[in-house]
Amino acid sequence: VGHEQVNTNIVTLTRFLTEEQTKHKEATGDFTLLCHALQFSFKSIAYYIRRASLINLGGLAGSVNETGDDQKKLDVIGNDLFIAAMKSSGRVKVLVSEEEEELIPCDQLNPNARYAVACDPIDGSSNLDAGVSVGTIFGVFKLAEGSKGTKQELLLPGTELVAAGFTMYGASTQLVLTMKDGPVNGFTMDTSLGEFILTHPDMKMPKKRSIYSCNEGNSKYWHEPVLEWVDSLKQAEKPYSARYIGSMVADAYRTLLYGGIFAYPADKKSPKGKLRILYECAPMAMVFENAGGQAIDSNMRRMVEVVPESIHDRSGIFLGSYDEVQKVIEIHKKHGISA
Ligand code: P6P
Repeated sequence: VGHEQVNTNIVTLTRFLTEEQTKHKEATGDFTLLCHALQFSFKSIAYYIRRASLINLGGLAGSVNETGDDQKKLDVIGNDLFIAAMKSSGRVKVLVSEEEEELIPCDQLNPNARYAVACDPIDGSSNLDAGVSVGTIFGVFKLAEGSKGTKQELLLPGTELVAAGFTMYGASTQLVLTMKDGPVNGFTMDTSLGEFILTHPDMKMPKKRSIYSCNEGNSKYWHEPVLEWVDSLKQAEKPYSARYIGSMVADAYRTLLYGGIFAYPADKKSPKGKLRILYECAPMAMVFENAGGQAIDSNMRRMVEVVPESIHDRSGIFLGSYDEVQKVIEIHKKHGISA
């Protein structure tokens, strides 16, 4: 290979985080250390996902290991890996996980830890056995000085997030990461280096794209504005394509790259919607807004302004290209529903 074809200016996630930190004079390095712990979580979860079928981790294997424990399901393993990484970082006060009803204290090593993390360690895990891409969705809050890390203190809107993003364990392992009011950067895991490499700097969504992504199996329960919106896409001059994987990170990643819109509306069956605010809707909303898209709830409010009523609270969500979400807003306005 001619030397001119070798990229010798490789930006790893580690280098990216170091450069980020130098941009903030007041930075203590705590956030950087937290991000390294997040990075390790993704690497270790990816490792187990890739080996799942080989070492019989699919589903509840039903097998027992040598000590007689039930073989852990992958999402339990993902959760345990994530908790261990957050605790050992010494930078996390408390963790909200989709897998645990209660908050998980992580400040054993450092009672003064200031960050709170919300995560779904393996979102879409029900698709795992089918080999469908799943991922980790995460959001990072910086708690007030002297915070106790109580449930009440975690009922925060997405506008309070200092960082958010998600990984997708697909054909390769992708990481999408954004900081408050910052760009969206995409990284791809280079397994030979064992490093995330910056492959998609400053991701910007197409302003529109004729692709819609929702579970039409729920249409019997949809409210009128949603029915009218989906029908308008089907009746368009150039009808939209339907793409639905049923794994949020996979549907979100495609929508982020190609444009279009993902929707999981609140409906008569799920009046508050299905997806969780703290570790699915809000982090995704921050990523999509920072990439030039929009994210709203079923009441047409900015998703990042919605305050959860409990740590596992749910919301309807429309997530996608600016103009595609605008269409949803226009139709709801005709039905008297607006922010
Ligand atoms: P449905 C996966 O279970 C999940 O939480 C998201 O990853 C995904 O977008 C959604 O639920 C799929 O839900 O009802 O279409 O199967």
